[in-house]
Amino acid sequence: MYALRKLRDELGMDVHVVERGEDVGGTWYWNRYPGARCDAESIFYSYSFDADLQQEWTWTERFATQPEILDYCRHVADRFDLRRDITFGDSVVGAVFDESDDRWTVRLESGGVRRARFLVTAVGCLAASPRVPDVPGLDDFAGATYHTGRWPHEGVDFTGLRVAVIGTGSSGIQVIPEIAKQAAALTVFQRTPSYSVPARNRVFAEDEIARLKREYPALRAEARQTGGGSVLPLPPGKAGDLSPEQQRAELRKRWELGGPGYMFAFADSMVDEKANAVAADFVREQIREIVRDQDVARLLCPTTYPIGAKRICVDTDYYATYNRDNVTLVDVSGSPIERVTPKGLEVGGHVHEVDAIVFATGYDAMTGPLLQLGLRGVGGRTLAEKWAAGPRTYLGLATADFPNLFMITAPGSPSVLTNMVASAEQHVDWIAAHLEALRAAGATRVEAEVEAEDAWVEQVNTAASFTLFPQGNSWYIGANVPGKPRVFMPYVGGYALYGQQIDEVARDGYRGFRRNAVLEKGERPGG
Ligand code: NA7
Repeated sequence: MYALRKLRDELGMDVHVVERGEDVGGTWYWNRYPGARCDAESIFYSYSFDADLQQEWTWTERFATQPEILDYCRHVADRFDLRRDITFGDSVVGAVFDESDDRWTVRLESGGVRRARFLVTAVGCLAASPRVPDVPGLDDFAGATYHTGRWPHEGVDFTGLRVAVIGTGSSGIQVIPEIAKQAAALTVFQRTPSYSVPARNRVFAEDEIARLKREYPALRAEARQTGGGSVLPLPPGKAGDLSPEQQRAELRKRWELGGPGYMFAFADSMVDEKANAVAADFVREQIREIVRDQDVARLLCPTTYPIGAKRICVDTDYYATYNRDNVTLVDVSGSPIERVTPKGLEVGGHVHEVDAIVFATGYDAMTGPLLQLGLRGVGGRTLAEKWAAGPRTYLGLATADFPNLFMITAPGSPSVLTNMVASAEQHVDWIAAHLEALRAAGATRVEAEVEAEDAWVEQVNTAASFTLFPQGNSWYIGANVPGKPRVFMPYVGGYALYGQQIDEVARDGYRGFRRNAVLEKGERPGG
């Protein structure tokens, strides 16, 4: 939406957007499961590009719910009159770069075809590619099945039903407490426990949101200097600089404050195993305290990976939900779900009978949404062929041999390790400036150089290797999709540092990009 606004209204380009959903909102259009809520704070998880928009919209809660974020997206679409340039309810099924005239030909599921000089992908990192595991017998199940990322718009009434939830990542952790309140019985199938911290969400008092709005300019300026694109309390130092009592006090303070800021208790939480272990131990201690049945508490305690190596979860009453009489936890770490039978899920030879199954089983993250587009670059080579051993990008914005293609928050950029709205704005601003420079130069073709891309991929990998991130079997590294190459995909450099890096590239005349500068007769570059 911001790309459309910026390129159309500020730069005067001809822009058309293709959107699979029937409305704007992306992940917030699809993820309508009960309990769906953002785990970044609403005052930061919102556009900063327009001061008036910022002032006229009033967030009601610290962490906004899915319906409120969707309303916000609709408001932005209406306010900037975006819908007239969006085709809804259609998907890109192929896009081929035509070297004879430096244009992309984009094919749509409906049969439509569009041609464009430049192609910008804004497909997000997750929502476009939900995954249901390949469990035998799924088609035989007599009840209803759902995926959290494709929730029915009319909602689901679980009253009186026996429900299974598979998966305990962010989506599972949000939906489980809500289903537990409604269903007759809830059985949770857990393969890997997550570390989860309380959200401590609250409704904003009128004077609090008024104050935050007054402070917006300063808050945004501060957020732009951070690694995550949101302002969170700074760590007092490295864990080793603090006494055990000070460490605990810091962790306690952050646990009580709620939200993902828990991960920043120590400056070295994600690079030092000992520091990480202190933060992880504290969470396990809280789990044992909250959950009454200590056998269940033991199963809920993550032990096989550092805290933060899989994305930290932020919950409301998740662990306490296991104290309810109608909730059962089934550990499938050692003995997987063998098959779905007409009546339920079979684990270790025993069928857990249920009326409905909810898959909270995640996504073919980061590469999935891009590979779905069926992109073909120079010589007809597909992106899937080029990325067979893992994604390769220059700055997470472009990929060699795919000219005139820019990707918002692609692998190799900080993306999912940051506030996605901030990172999307950062990319749109950079891409817009680049397109403007190409127009000024009369260039009809631009592409990343393979040497620049190789060096960037190396930098992304090296940066990750200094951290504990690669130690989790996470979607960051493709571990959740059988056969997917294990490559840590986001860039750990952080929002602010990365912003400086891409700005330097721009200042150096878009170092690492090669362009032609021939303006053909009658040609309108940038169109
Ligand atoms: P995630 O974080 O990928 O979580 C998916 C969960 O589903 C995770 O616990 C998986 O266990 C589990 N899973 C996947 N396949 C199976 C099978 N076959 N059996 C049992 N359990 C399975 O997706 P979410 O939707 O929760 O969150 C995605 C992001 O959205 C989140 O990080 C935020 O950025 C917002 P595993 O850990 O792979 O053992």
